[in-house]
Amino acid sequence: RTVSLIGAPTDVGASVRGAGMGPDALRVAGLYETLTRIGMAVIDHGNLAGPPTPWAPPQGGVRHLEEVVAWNRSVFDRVAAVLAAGQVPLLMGGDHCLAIGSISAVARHCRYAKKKLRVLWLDAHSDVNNPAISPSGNVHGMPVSCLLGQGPSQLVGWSGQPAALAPADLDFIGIRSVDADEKEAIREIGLSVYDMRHIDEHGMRNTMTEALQDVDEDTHLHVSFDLDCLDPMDAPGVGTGVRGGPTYREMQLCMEMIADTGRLGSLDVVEINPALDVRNRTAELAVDFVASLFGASTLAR
Ligand code: DIR
Ligand code: MN
Ligand code: MN
Ligand code: MN
Repeated sequence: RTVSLIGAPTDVGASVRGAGMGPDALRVAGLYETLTRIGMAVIDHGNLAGPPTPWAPPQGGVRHLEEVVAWNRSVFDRVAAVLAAGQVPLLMGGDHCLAIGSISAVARHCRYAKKKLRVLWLDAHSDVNNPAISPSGNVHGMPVSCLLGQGPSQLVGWSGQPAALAPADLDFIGIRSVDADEKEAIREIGLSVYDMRHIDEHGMRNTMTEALQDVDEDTHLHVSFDLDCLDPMDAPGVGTGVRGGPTYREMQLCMEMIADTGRLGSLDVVEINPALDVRNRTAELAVDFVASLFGASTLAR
């Protein structure tokens, strides 16, 4: 299989500047070389182009809507082209608003390919705000709502259906920061959340066994990996770190169990902020976990 690296160097949906340097941080950390070493064919498509981040206040509950739409349009088109070529798109963010374009393209592809889409959202946050309830107006806190058909109209419906995802298509792993009105949204929509307490009590192994139980040979698995899912002690290079994330070993097991399904079809690696990092540690950690996602293990390859 061929992995296509797609850089989207923007922080247009974030609250802290710097995530736009994520794609190059991943390149410097050896993403291409590491994937090649474990036997993948890799193409680096370079970086997509898009508008600069205006750094304006939110309007109607949303910051930078026009620019967020432009970046996601580029992401959508490239991810769609890569999937049509039979390759695995690896979106290098950029902030997590880019998952709107990425997963909308994946959802459209799955409909044509008659695959069942399952999305694993690895994050400290649940990203299910919308303009009416978001405390920040930042779209990186809203991609799940957009994909469920409930965001600003300009960011909804790109998959060709009113909603790219049904609530049951999605599982959250590692959550520990949910805004007040998001809690209600999660309950109302009926989302599946494996929060940190669940992982504490049941362990990562049982958590992932449960999250992956209905993955079969007709499933396309998409992983949306926000690096702030990790503990900020391990991954300091993120804009909105929250203490109390999974340990390094727990996250490795999570990635290895996903790899074992053999169904990983697309991936977002988002929210790396090199401006806040320590000697590129967070990008190096991301490369380590991505290698595990693509099948690297201690005793094989
Ligand atoms: C917060 C932060 N819930 C917001 N969200 C982040 O602005 O909506 N998501 N950082 O990754
Ligand atoms: Mn996120
Ligand atoms: Mn997050
Ligand atoms: Mn589920």
